[in-house]
Amino acid sequence: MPEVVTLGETMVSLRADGLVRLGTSFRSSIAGAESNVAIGLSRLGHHVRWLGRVGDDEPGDLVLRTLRAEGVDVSTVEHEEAAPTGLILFEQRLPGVTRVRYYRAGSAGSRLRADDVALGDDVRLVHLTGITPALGDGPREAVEAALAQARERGATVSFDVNHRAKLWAEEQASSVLTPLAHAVDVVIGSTDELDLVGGTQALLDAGVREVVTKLGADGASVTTADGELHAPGHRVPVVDSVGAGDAFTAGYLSALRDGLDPAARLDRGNRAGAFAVATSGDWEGLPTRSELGLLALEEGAALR
Ligand code: KDG
Repeated sequence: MPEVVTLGETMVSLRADGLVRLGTSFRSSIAGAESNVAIGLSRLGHHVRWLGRVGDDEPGDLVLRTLRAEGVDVSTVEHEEAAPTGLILFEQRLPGVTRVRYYRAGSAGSRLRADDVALGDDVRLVHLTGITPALGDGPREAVEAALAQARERGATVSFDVNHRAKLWAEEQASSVLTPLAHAVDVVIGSTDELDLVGGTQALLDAGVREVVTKLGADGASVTTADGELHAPGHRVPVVDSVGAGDAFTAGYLSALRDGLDPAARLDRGNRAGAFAVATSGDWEGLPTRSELGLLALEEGAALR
């Protein structure tokens, strides 16, 4: 049975090779913050399940086939006959600027329900994000059900705020996500996202054990009752920053599952983030456990 469970929507992704409006070719893959984290954890050696709904269509098969190939348990995924798998379109407009378009309204993934959530008894970590509740009442109730079941089983709950302004207004996001963030063990977000859910101090006062601030190229910091610790990021050429936050989260949670201290948790998160930005794609560049050490090598080193 999986030690980690996460849930949400995974879409088919299309990455444009040029400008969409001029006509271009696309690379297809899959994308979704929670499944990105699931793949990251799986590559780092953890047994992880992703829970969600996909359409009864070829894109849904691509989602499941990819996750299975990455060692993610999809055995409880529901097939939705009445709705298609969602789609996300990426268009890199400048080296560091990617335009994102969703085609996910009414998608299979947005039909996730509380009934879909049955956590096994062995689950030790449940990872949730602020994207899922933005998809509608059913997905929000599924997240609440996962939180309640995690509590019953004594599992740790992590929550990445992941505010998506294209999905809902900031005030609505804040009112739904704040109580959720205050009820978990580990909250992860950018400075703005943490402010959206009340800020670091309010989260700690509510009983959150650790608040992790993602600082992009500047690394990350973690604040606990014992104080704040910062770890700088690795400077690597940025090919595609989409998915870097999920990579960081996967690295951080992997180290948490391994029982490592806060400094080592930040270190693994930053390493995973660096691998992700150095490769095109949401999750394709995520490191395996044995690759984590490669960042220590000199630039230009040849692996023979
Ligand atoms: O973190 C990357 C995600 O934003 C991307 O994979 C798509 O999950 C996604 C979303 O809802 O924006």
